[in-house]
Amino acid sequence: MAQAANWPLLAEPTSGARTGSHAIRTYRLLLGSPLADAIERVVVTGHPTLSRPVTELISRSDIEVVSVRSPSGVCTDPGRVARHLDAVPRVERRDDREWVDAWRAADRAMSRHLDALAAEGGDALPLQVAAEVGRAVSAEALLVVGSSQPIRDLDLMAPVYAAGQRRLVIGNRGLSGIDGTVSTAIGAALGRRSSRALAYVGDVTFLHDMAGLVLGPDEPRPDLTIVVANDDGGAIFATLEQGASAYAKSFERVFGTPHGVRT
Ligand SMILES: Cc1ncc(C[n+]2csc(CCOP(=O)(O)OP(=O)(O)O)c2C)c(N)n1
Ligand SMILES: [Mg+2]
Repeated sequence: MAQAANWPLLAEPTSGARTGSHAIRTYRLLLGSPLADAIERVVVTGHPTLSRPVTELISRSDIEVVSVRSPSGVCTDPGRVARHLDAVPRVERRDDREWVDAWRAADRAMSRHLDALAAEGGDALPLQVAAEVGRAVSAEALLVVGSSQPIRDLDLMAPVYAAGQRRLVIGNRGLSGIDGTVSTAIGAALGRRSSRALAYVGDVTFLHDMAGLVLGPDEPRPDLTIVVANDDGGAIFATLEQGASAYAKSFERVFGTPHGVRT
C-alpha cells in the first residue's frame, strides 16, 4: 500500500514490515520535525506500541486516522479517534513522489547523523551495539530482541532490509515484559530454520531469565548468540518521568536497580 500510494512507511523492527523502498528508518525522530506537521492522514495496521511519537501521531484528532482491524478483530486506536476498517484499503497508484522523497531525504540525513554518533562510542555505545546487531541480521536470520532500550535502539539503528529475504525479528511486545526473554529466544531458535539466531537483550532482562539457560540433559541445544547490553540496570527509566530530579533520592533503588553483575 505504501509503495502504491508513495507514502512513507513507519514500521517497528518487530512489525515484519520494515522492508522495501518506502520504509523510513529514523521515523521516530522525524516525527518531531516539520514533516509531521504536513501529515494529513495515517493508516494504522498491526499494533505499534514502541514509541510515544507514534502513539501521539495515531491519536491526533486534527488529521484523518484510519485503523485496520487485525485478523483477531482488534483495531489499534489508543486515542479513540480512528475510523475502523476491516481490511487494508486499496489505494490509487500515485506517481507523485515529492512527499515520500522529502521523508527519504530527511531519513538519510538523520541516519548519517546517528551513524556518526554511534561510531564515536562513549555515551552512544548502546547505539553502536544496536547497529552491529542490526547488521548481523542476515537474510533468513532470526533475532529475538528484548524490551526496554534494546528494541528502541534497534528501531533507530537497524537498516531497512530488502523485502522477501525471510528475516524474522520478534519481541515480547504488548505489555513489553522483560520476563522470559532468554527462554523465548531459545524456543524460537530451536523452532525455526534460520541462517543464524541472535538474541539482543538488556542486562536486567538477561538476569531476569538467566535460568532459561539451564536446559535439561536430553533437551536439544540451540545455536544461539546472545548479545547482552550491560549498563548495570534499567537505563530506560532515566528517560521517563521517574528520571526527573524530584525522584533522584529513590531512583537507583526503585528504578535504576544496579546489580553489579559483570557479563
Ligand atoms: C516482567 C517485567 N517486570 C518489570 C518490567 C518493568 N521494566 C521495564 S524496562 C525494565 C528494565 C530493563 O532493564 P534492562 O533489561 O537492563 O534494559 P535497559 O533499560 O537498561 O535498556 C523493567 C524492570 C517489565 N517490563 N516486565
Ligand atoms: Mg540495562
